[in-house]
Amino acid sequence: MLKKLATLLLGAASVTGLSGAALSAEKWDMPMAYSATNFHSVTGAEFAKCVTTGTGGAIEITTHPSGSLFKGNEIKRAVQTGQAPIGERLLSAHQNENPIFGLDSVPFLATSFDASDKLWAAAKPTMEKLLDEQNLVLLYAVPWPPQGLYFKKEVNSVADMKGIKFRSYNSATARLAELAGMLPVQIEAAEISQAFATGVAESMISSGATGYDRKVWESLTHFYEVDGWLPRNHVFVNKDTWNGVDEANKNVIRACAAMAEYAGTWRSKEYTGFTLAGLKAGGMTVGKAGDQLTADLKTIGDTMTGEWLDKAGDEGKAIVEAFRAE
Ligand code: PCA
Repeated sequence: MLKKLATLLLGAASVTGLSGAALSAEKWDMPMAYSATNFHSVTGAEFAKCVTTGTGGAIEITTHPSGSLFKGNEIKRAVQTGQAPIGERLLSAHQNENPIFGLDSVPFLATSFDASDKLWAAAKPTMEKLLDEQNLVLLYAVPWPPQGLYFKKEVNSVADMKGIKFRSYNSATARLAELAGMLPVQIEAAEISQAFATGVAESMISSGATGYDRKVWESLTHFYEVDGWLPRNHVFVNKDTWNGVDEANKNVIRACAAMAEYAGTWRSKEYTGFTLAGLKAGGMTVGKAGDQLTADLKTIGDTMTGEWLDKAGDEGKAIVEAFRAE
């Protein structure tokens, strides 16, 4: 009798779908590379909550910031291969796979939030296609604040940079260091406090946000606002995982992603001033780069733009032309 009742109940549940969500709840771990308090991580956590609530718990996303599940440089591969269903990555660090991934790190191509949005609008269809070819479905992308230079001394020209050990985060930042006569060493943001403290690196180009998150005033003294570019973090899902999601839940995820891109960009803008003030409060000298330094960097930027356009071919040129025509 009891057995019969249980069978009946189970049958009812599957017909009404009442307990369907709970029974088939999927748990998605989402590796992220930056500190939990960073605005990208906050945006990811809000996105995760939105999906969990919006799908009625059918898909429950848990973020893992600070590179705790996979380190920054492991995240893309982990999602491609299905070791993680979803993740966030600074795509420009994968420019060696395709030059288009480095579009947002071409120096002085798009140097403001508005320009970054336009460049992203021009690039998005191509980016979606390239990621799709790599078994990834793009969900949203949020820019970092404008990139500036950090040093442990006053620097007024590229000549002043000669021989300095420079922390890079992608091949564009390494190339910039090389062209400036510095010595690049690639280090994930999660590890830079250590690198600066031990002297493995003594300068970098990054946002005020990353300097603030990693308390670099403990080792460095100067931040020059250069507004070089605004690289983006991209959130993507493994394509096989995505194909297993029903249409209603896909729509929920897409809507949460659109909100995350909007809110994340807003947070990035807010974080720009807040973190530059934080660097100052930490004792750093913060200000615009001088005329000589600006002119020298512009020359390096022109070289790098030419190099990138050569490598990126027609697809790259078409994006830059569409962006410039805006
Ligand atoms: N912070 C990241 C990438 C760009 C940025 O502003 C970093 O330094 O690794």
